[in-house]
Amino acid sequence: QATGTGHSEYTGDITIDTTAVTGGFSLKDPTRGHITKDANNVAASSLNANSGTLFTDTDNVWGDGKKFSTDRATAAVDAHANTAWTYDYYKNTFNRSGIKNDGKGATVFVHVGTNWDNAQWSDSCFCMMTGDGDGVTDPEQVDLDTMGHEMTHGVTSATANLRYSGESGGLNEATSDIFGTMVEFYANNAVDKGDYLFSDQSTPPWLRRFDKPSLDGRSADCWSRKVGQLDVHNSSGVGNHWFFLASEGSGARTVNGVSYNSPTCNGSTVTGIGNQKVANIWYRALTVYMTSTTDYKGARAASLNAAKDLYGATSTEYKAVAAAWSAVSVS
Ligand code: ASN
Ligand code: ZN
Ligand code: CA
Repeated sequence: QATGTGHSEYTGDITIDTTAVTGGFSLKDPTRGHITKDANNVAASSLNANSGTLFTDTDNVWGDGKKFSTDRATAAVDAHANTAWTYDYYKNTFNRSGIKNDGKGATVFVHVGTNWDNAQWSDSCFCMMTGDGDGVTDPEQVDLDTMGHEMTHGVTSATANLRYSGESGGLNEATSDIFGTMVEFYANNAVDKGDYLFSDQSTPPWLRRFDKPSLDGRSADCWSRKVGQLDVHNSSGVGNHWFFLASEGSGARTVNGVSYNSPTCNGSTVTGIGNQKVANIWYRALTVYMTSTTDYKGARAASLNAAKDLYGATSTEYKAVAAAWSAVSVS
């Protein structure tokens, strides 16, 4: 049990939880159990939990705070810290102890592949893999919402297990975007307070956004019969848009300095109830009511059941959830 100093890429100078080993320290989180390893540029498809090299350091001061750093520990600082933030969000918000709620930590790899501009979760290796970005505009894929997104894939697998195609696949992706963003709001880091932009630090200006998902040129704002034919990262737009409307409401607003303007699909005006309540509802829907084949209509029913359990069937919260689904054409 030791406290290291990290010069991170995305959140400035921070402390990280490390473990004393012979001759120094390692990136093993002593309380949460996760470990951070260098994949040594091996491709994601070739990695297993035993691959790579556990990061070690003699003085417990890690990284140089630079993007595209030549110090391989820099991305590891972000990965290690952001995995801890995600763990703590789930623990302190939902009393969930780790991805499988069994207290076990995951393995986190940085420097996966060569110019791999992506990150992913693997159930089989119980690990997260992160690439170094494209080497030009996108730095290492270890920012907080990205890490929260990928770890949430593990949570979804362990709970509703939403099948990764069609509408259930879009709901799986939306779930990762939603909780990835909630981890950001939870951490409230001075340099990156919560926003409704996904992967805005590692894929600037952003990869996806919640207020009007179609601004990415691919994602859906509104449900339609064909929405399940889209890539799961684009059919997720309906769920992300619902989350924004239920949390913040329709129209223009600024949150933590970022401006949004969210339209509704049915011309209605929606009033939000705040993202913490919506996340509570979504977590209960995911863990109690959704199954592997839940579609958008089923997600509406699941979240209304969850809202009824948590706040009551005549509550403002229940009505806001219903109004937001109607506003994205899910009835
Ligand atoms: N970063 C992507 C995701 O988690 C990787 C993938 O497409 N599975 O969605
Ligand atoms: Zn994903
Ligand atoms: Ca973000």
